[in-house]
Amino acid sequence: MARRPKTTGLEEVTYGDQPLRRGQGGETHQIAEDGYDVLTTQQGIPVADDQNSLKQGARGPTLLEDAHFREKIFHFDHERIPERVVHARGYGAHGFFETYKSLSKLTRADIFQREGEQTPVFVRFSTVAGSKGSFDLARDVRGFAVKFYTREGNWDLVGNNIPVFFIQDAIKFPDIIHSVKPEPDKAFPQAQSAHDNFWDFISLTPESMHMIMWVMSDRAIPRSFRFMQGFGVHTFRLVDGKGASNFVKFIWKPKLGMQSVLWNEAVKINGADPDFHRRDLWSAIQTGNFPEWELCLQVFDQDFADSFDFDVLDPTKLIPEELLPAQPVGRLVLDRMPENFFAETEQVAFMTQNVPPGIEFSNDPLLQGRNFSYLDTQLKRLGSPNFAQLPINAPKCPFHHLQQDGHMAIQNPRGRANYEPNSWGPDIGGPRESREQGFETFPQEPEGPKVRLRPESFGDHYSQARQFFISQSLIEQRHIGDALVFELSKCEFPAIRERMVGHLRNIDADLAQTVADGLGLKTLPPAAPPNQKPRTDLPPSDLLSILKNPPASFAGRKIGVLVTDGTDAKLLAGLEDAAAAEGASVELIAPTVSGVTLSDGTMKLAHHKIDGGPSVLFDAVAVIPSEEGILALLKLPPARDFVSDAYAHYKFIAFASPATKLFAKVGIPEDLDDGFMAMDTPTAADDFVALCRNLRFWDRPDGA
Ligand code: HDD
Repeated sequence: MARRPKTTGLEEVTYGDQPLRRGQGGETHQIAEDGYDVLTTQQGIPVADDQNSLKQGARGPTLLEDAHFREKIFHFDHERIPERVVHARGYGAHGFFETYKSLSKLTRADIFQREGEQTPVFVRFSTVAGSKGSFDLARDVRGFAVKFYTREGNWDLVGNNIPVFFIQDAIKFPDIIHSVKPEPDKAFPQAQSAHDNFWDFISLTPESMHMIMWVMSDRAIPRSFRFMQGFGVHTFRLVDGKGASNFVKFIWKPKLGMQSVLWNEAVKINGADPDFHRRDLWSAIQTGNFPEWELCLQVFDQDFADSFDFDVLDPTKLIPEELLPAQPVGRLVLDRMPENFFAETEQVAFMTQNVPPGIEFSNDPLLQGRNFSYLDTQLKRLGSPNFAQLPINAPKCPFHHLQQDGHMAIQNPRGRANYEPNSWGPDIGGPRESREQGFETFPQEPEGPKVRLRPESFGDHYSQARQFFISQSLIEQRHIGDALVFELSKCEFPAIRERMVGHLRNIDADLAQTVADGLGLKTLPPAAPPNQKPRTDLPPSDLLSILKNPPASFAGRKIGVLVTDGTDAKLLAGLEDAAAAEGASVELIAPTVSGVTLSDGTMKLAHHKIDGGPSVLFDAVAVIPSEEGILALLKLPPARDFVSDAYAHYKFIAFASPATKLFAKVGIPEDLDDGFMAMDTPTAADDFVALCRNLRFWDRPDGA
């Protein structure tokens, strides 16, 4: 029988006389006569029939003897592991971190010693509240967890896309998470903070106000993982080779700039493509457009900490970059998707306590609590204390310890020595501690008596919330107001809504009034009694705004082009070329997925059928039907939604003249605004892409 041609990447080897093929994971497969790999049981026994279980007679009962059937069902029954109790839905990628220049004066961390050195990393992005099968565009914090496989052990920087947190002390973590998760009696709502339990907890927890401003802002509905910042949140320590220490905050900045979607887009994206963010990361990496971030450090000493307006150990506060600039020290590039989602992205175990020599914790009480939680949760989730032996979790540097046994132990210490000290000598006596190379804890002085107390220096809950709000552009401020009205309108208990407005009065009077009006409150509820008088003298920090810091180009973005039979071939080619020159891409939307025949007779496949490619999936759109094609589009409701949504979402819209009929049909004013560009000049395509760098045409009066 003819052999199937060799598949790329599968190397043929032999085992005795038997032909074998090496699989992508290095495992060997038996090869059958017809060239296919032989299906075997877990025990390597070749399977003759995988279609029928073993029965007593063709119509008889299944026999217990069918070991293959039992093994197959047994394994299937155990495929699921507990999802992460938070950050269950996530997506990961491999890449590297490259150090710009040596930071040996600041830290002895090996990763920062040599200019140009590349360290492998694995990154997992996530939402927090939703379960594993929830949708990507929830209004939520995004996790930004990075595992650096350094030459002195793994460093996990387990951060978020928001630089502050809801609570100051880890003892409240179960409460904040319970409150945001589906309510325990109803088991809904899923992946939503818009419900009574969440706002009840928040309105009783003034320390959450700063974070709430961020979560109600556009930061909580990012356009994709590629367009968001990341933060280590806490103050950490850097320790140099002589034991001297500075404090540090870690910030990731995306090279493509920041971008978010509108709330009205988010709810529609969740229906049209619940995997919007993971699909984005997947296709960017698969097409060689590797996303990149810069790691920036805010480094400061004890004097700065003492003179700062707030306590640097309080995780509900940030240090404005205008006050303490963040210095870029290296870049993170994601260039490879996992080969298997479960083995890598699901089984990766991030732990805040994984820090190599030279990087240490501060006494931030949230961080201290996290250092307990992450180890504990991995045992629950992964089921064995040997989870560090999984390839995704194992260090890539040499490691040697005397821990042994337990479920699934595959790397037990070899030889006789499994204890220390011993007298077996360096060759067989196993590892010893090393004063020179080992991790030395920074000798921080103790603080005082054991107490259950919140320091007074953690007591101002409103001033930075206000600073964030006033740092936003007017459009972003409007979004915060809209988000609060939307979320609080989902609360059934008026007392919760009113209590929240009482807090907003301590943040910004106009915001409080807007939200009260949006909720239809007849009178303003009393302001919440603050612990400390909120400050109104903190200056705005423009770097906290997304819109005040626009991207330099339209690179990495997507134009959705609505085409029909007869679409002008030259015009389309011009748009494709202009987008490609900018580093952006084009996707075609047509009445059927089989595509269209262009004006020059060439066939073009479509990426989407019209109702599968709504304009919310794109950063800008072009509507370039032919004179005949527009007649069909006018009859298609999804074509009408395509343009009316693009218009309401302030998108830039390129068009060929027949498209004006569709614009008129959906009520777009005849006198088109400057967000529209007619594709009727030789430079129109380039001009349009240049215009798209502004991302949205905010001057449209009837936007969403
Ligand atoms: Fe956490 C997961 C980020 C506070 C307890 N956390 C988790 C993940 C991220 C964060 C990104 C997902 C990691 C992954 O992709 O596998 N968490 C944060 C940040 C916090 C924070 C930035 C505050 C600054 N977390 C926090 C506290 C506690 C936890 C205060 C508990 C006391 N977090 C966990 C956890 C998780 C987790 C239960 C669930 C799954 C996991 O650890 O691996 O241990």
